[in-house]
Amino acid sequence: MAPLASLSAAALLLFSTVANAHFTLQTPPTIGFDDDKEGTGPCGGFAPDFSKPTAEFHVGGEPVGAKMLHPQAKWLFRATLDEKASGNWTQLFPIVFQSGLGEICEPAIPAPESWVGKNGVFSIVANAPDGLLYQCSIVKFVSGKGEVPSSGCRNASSISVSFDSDPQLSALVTPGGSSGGSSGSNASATTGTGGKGGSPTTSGGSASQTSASPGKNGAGGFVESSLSVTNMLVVAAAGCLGAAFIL
Ligand SMILES: [Cu+2]
Repeated sequence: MAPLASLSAAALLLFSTVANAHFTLQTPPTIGFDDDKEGTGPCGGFAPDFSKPTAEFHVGGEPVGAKMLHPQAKWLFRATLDEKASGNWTQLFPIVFQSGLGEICEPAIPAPESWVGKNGVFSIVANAPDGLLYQCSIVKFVSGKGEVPSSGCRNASSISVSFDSDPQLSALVTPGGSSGGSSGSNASATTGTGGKGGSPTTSGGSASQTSASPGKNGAGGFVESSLSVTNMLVVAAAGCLGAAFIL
């Protein structure tokens, strides 16, 4: 029994290690990052504080950079004019599926033109193998297009991205939000061809994900999602090992 006990102790250790590797928001600047609280919505355990300096968010397209420490995840880009971040979230961009560990950069996330001059909270939510993870920025919406910074917004060579859908993430925004286009309409697109709202940037080869899921919840969609859950688990297990080595 002793070997078994030490085995499960090792497994526990492994899991607590993995719990400390989620994702970081590189740009715009985060209002706070804490590994242990990143799973707490809406902002990963931090409250927006508008007495602090805000970053500019260009409604014509703002670069958003993050670093994923899981082998795959789906990304939701959303924002609200509610300074408490308690609701009224608008989806800004189609949901992006990232395969591969490391940095992702979306060079031009748009926001509604009518928000220019207002303060708000920008947020990205990742649906990772260990659940939903949140980060926020406090921003002032301005006109024009943001410049991609030389640091803090790039794609790791090992990742591939494509548009996708995700009911859990879609539930976190107000349906029929002003821009972006919700999943399930015609927002699904293959990588590089560009759907509504622009194509996700790619590097390091094309994405394997080519499925367009037309319609709302066709039978195909269900089969597909149960398959991807299995894949997620396998990848999550691999991720545990990977993360343990990284740390
Ligand atoms: Cu995680």
